[in-house]
Amino acid sequence: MATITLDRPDAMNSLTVETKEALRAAVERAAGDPGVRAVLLTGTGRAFCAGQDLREHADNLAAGKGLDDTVHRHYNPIVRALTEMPKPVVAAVNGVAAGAGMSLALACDLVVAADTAKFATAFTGIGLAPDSGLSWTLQRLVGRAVATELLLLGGTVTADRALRLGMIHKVVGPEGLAAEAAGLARRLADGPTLAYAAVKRALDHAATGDLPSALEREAELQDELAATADHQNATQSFLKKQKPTFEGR
Ligand code: T3D
Repeated sequence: MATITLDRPDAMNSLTVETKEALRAAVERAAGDPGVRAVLLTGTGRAFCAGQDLREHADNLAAGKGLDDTVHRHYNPIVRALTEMPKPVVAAVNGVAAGAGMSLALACDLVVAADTAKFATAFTGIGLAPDSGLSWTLQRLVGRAVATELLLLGGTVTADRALRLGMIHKVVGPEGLAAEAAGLARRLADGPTLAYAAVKRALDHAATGDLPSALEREAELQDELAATADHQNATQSFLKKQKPTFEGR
């Protein structure tokens, strides 16, 4: 399991070019390392991530650089690496997740939040529209009406409301967050990695297709999984009434 920690607590873990490049490298490294079978993404201090660093952003605007192509250079590759990596990603949301910080949290497969955490779309507050996949993930998680409300009206969503809306997986006290999220990531790291990867691919496929297409994709993935050692060993373990051990192959 790999833990990736956003660590600019004085700026609420907002994202400068340097932070985004380090995050992109860390996520891509974890994605490509076969020894890493689950990833945990979290932040230090009182924020998970406040999105784009607006001080750096203001400097870019003043210098006439606009967005400096950061969406293509950083945000999109980071979100694609999180969502497409063939292993589960858990977000431990320790505090506010705003703007692209909210997008990053919701790009993870399971989100555990401290009961003190908040989610804020934030984009329209500074005259921007969502990026980093939030228009895609949010409406799939909470439905179009609530997604529209949160994106148009902004405001903050408490962790408890996020849980009720189906936006996140679990809410725990702040003191228990690190252990809860790490325990979940470790459990996933000890699981059938190839089956988890297939779950992600099947859900992504089904999100944009019809039922016949989803049935076909499930059949292809199931054929691949049937040949894996984890499936064959777990089937034998079941018959022997033993707990299966998964090796991710
Ligand atoms: O190129 C591009 O920019 C395109 C990509 C855009 C992606 C995006 O993410 S756009 C959205 C950017 N993020 C925001 O608009 C969020 C801005 N922040 C807030 O709305 C609030 O700060 C929070 C809801 C996150 C937290 O509120 P609160 O009341 O708990 O804290 P605060 O007092 O507002 O902030 C505390 C400090 O963090 C403060 O600094 P100071 O005064 O103590 O020195 C504040 O300026 C700083 N801070 C918070 N967010 C950011 C930030 N500094 C830089 N960038 C930030 N995003």
